[in-house]
Amino acid sequence: MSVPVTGRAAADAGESAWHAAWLPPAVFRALGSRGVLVHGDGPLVDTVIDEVSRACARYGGRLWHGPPWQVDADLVLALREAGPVPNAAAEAVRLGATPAVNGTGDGSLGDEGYLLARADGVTVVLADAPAGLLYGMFHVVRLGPAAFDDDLPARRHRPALDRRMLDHWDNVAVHPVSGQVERGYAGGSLFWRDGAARHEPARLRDYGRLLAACGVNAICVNNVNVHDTEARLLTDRLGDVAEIAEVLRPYGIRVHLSVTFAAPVVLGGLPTADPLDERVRAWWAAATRRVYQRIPDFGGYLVKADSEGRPGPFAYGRDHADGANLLAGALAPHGGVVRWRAFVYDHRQDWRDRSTDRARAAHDHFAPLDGRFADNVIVQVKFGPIDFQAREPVSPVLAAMPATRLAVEVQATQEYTGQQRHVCYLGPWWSEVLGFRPRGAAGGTIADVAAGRAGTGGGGLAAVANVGDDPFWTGHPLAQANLYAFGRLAWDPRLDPAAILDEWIDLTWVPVTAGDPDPVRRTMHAIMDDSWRTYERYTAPLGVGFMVRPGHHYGPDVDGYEYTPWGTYHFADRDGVGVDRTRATGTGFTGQYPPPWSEVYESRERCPDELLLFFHHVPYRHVLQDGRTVIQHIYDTHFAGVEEVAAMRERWRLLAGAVDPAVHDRVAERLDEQFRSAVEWRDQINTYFFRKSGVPDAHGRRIY
Ligand code: GCV
Repeated sequence: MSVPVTGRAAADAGESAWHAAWLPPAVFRALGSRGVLVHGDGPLVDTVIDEVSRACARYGGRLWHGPPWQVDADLVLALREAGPVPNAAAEAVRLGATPAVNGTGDGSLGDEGYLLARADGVTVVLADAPAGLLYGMFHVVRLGPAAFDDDLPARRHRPALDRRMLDHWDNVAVHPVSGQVERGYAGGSLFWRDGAARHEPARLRDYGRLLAACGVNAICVNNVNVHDTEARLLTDRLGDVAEIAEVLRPYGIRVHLSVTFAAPVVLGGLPTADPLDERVRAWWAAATRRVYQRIPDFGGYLVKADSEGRPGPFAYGRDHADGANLLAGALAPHGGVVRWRAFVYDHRQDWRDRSTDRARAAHDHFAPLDGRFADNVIVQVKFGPIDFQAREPVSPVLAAMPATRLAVEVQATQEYTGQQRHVCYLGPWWSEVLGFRPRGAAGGTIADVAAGRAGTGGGGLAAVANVGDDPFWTGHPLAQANLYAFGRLAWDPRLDPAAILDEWIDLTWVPVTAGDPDPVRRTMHAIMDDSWRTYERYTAPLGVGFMVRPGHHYGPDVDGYEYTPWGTYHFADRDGVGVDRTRATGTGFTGQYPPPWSEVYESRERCPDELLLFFHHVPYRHVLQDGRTVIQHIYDTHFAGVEEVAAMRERWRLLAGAVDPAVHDRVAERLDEQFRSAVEWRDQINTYFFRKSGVPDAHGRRIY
């Protein structure tokens, strides 16, 4: 029998064991059983050497990194700037003698790119900077034996997005409401525990390795909601941040910090945090200088200001550009950036007031500021106008600020997508968002917006992290795929999510005995490929969103937010459901889009079915483009969604004995809960709409 398992990382004394996630030792077999020459020096090259030497020690290969150079290498990993490579085939590639490579533009590889080629029986990775060598090595690992096929095509690889960042919503001190990790579903924090740093470098190192292997190059180590203890990471607790930076640096990961806009008051004792006050400027400049003295490659600040009660420039009659530029000024001399979040809306709205539309808020606040932000400000925009729902239109802000560096923010932690108790592979959803063309077929994509204009660099892609100290890293072992897919899509947004899943499967579910890995692969695809759409089917219908239990956001509660100040309403009555966001009769939100979407979304007939209730209030018997009425669509999708979860559970059951029992048990237990929860969603949603509309199910299925 084949027994694919995840590996188990060796734990340092005092630290508990954890599964390897992707990169168990066995995936290094192809590389580790060969002769490998590493040419060049530097801290990240040392990381490559460390990886290669461990693999070779395990699988009988050989590593050369220095004279004598009489080597018979199968793989050469070389920095071009290190001079002539002591390997004829690799040297020929370095000199540009490989024809397939000559045709690839200016030949530059940048800070993170690499060239991968095969010449005269040698696989060659060339890079201009050490990070490129590290990414190139992980590419070889991903390919496995195929990296040594003679028909391996020569290709340059460079990331589409320079900034590929994970934002941890981790608190240092356990917060009375949000806990150790706000919206965390994977145990405690990797960095902090009960008010202090964890000081557990072995696990952090493993984390850095996982991130580098999928292409992530930046993290933010604390929650955007910066409470009292966390504020001090900027000053007297800076040493803890430096320690994390130290561990992650060998994997090419730059550390960022969430800061409170009120820092000059709460930490500096100033009477004001007014961005135009000279004392405030001087305070930020000095605090930032100290950060860079300690952490020379510090990435910058992440700021949530004037949002959900956080302090910001509004208190001083200033706007977001004034606020962001203040911090940008302090960071600029050191090469840092401020990432200023556009998640700004009125969370104390009166539900009776139909003129206020939360969806409009980010655009209303930020679009008029386009062109006013300093060069090292990145405005970080949630991908949708509301809040990481399983279905939303793409935020119009992303099409409205051509003179600003914009980052797109997605949520790997599954706050609204099943909280890592439900399987919900988000690769297809993110891929759809990144491929969206806000100006129509002839215009660029959202990924282009994140990539930015040539020369200036864009803001890239950021995800709220889904990782914690859980032995499987992400609570639900299959949620690891979201983390992996995030990194890979940030590197190349055009990748096919199903192909990314294949990579993750190959790198994670390694057969330890000879056997057919296909049943595992087939089952993973059958369960995960469409799991986001399955989740969408049994939860809030047709893009209307929310309908979750207030506060913790798990499970159904159709009217839970309907009469609250949060601005997330569905307006269901006896005749129909949905939010009228048209210009003709609603909030005018459709007008925030450029054509063609301003017209498409405005029209009930042309609006895509899956977003109909986001943009329109329609009668239950309104006929969708798919030919069904809205009410029948609600019934059908909710019955179908539950059936799909039942099938997932059955498929997983059949894998018992074929995967690591600990992983199998954990996933099985989560699928049981997903099934229970999906049934609850189905029954509450169907019953609610049956009672409101009085329209029976055309197929006579049971509704309560
Ligand atoms: C970190 C939503 C979440 C909050 C989160 C906020 C944000 O409102 O529920 O937990 O706060 O988004 O993105 O800032």
